[in-house]
Amino acid sequence: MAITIDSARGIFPSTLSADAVPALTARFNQLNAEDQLAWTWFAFLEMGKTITVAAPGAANMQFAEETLSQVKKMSFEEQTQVMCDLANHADTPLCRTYAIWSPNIKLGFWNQLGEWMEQGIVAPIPKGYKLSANANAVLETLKTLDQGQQITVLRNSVVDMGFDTAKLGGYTTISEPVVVPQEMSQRTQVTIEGIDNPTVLSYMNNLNANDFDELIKLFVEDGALQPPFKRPIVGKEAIMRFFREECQNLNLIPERGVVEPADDGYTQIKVTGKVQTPWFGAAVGMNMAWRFLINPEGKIFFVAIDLLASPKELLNLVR
Ligand code: ECH
Ligand code: GLY
Ligand code: GLY
Repeated sequence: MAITIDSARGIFPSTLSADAVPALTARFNQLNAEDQLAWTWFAFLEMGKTITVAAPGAANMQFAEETLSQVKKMSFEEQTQVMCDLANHADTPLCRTYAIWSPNIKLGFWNQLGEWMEQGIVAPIPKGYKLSANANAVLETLKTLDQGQQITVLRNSVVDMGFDTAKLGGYTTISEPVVVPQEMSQRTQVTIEGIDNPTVLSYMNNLNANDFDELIKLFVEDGALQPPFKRPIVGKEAIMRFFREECQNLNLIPERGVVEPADDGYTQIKVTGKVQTPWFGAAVGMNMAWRFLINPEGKIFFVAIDLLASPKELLNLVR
């Protein structure tokens, strides 16, 4: 049977990903805008009891600066309107600007608004605001998830806000400047129990070093990368764009893996371990799996990255 991206998606089918995340996101999306904003505020407060966000540096926030100062100058009423518009995917100039920002710029924008809300510079969630029964139930469910899943839900809700990019026609994403790859002498090498495959080790080490030029060379021309809960990103060019826009400063801590022969001389490899985002650093270790399908020349044809359902899944290396 010929190997396709569709067939590749099904390797290691016993991998249990965190379905609770898309399920909760779907319930969140059913809430009205006021409830969504208040819900996120309460969720953020709850999370803040145990972890704190690392504010992005100035260079990473330059693209949101103009919009932020615009919002800062508005009346409370106008600010509330802007925030509701974003949650409602309204067609306004600000929602269009927001829509084409990379995830990190969107997160940085809201992080700043959150700080300003605390300081009384931006309209707060009204004192004594009562979440609807539905919103409350969604919040209670969020509390039962592990932290990696919680921050994924929050990230998704922020990324989805603003005008619908599908309605924009052509556009170019505005993203942070690309960092310089880490100095060779500074680089650390991962070790993975059960894995000595050089492609997999290079993948981890180059991603950790922000060395996207070397990283992309590991892929075949029409290869694919499937981020958690997403469709595969196909082709080197699109994957490279994704690396530059969304994959800077990650910390991959793979722990163990398994290697298996697949059809047509391909090799399938599953690795499990932790991933840290620069937003929370070592405070949040997300339980992840990588499922690689590697061609006979040692190039990556497909890799899926999954957020796992539970820590128990870290030990699931069943074929
Ligand atoms: C306030 C109230 C009003 C409404 C809003 C508010 C603000 C909310 C804020 C939320 C901030 C949330 C944040 C979340 C960050 C989450 C980051 C995550 C990162 C996951 C990355 C992964 C990477 C995996 C990958 C690997 C690969 O091998 C290939 C690449 C890739 C409160 C004001 C809205 C401020 C900061 C979940 C898993 C391992 C696929 C990328
Ligand atoms: N600290 C998050 C970022 O890289 O922008
Ligand atoms: N998408 C990379 C991060 O948020 O850390």
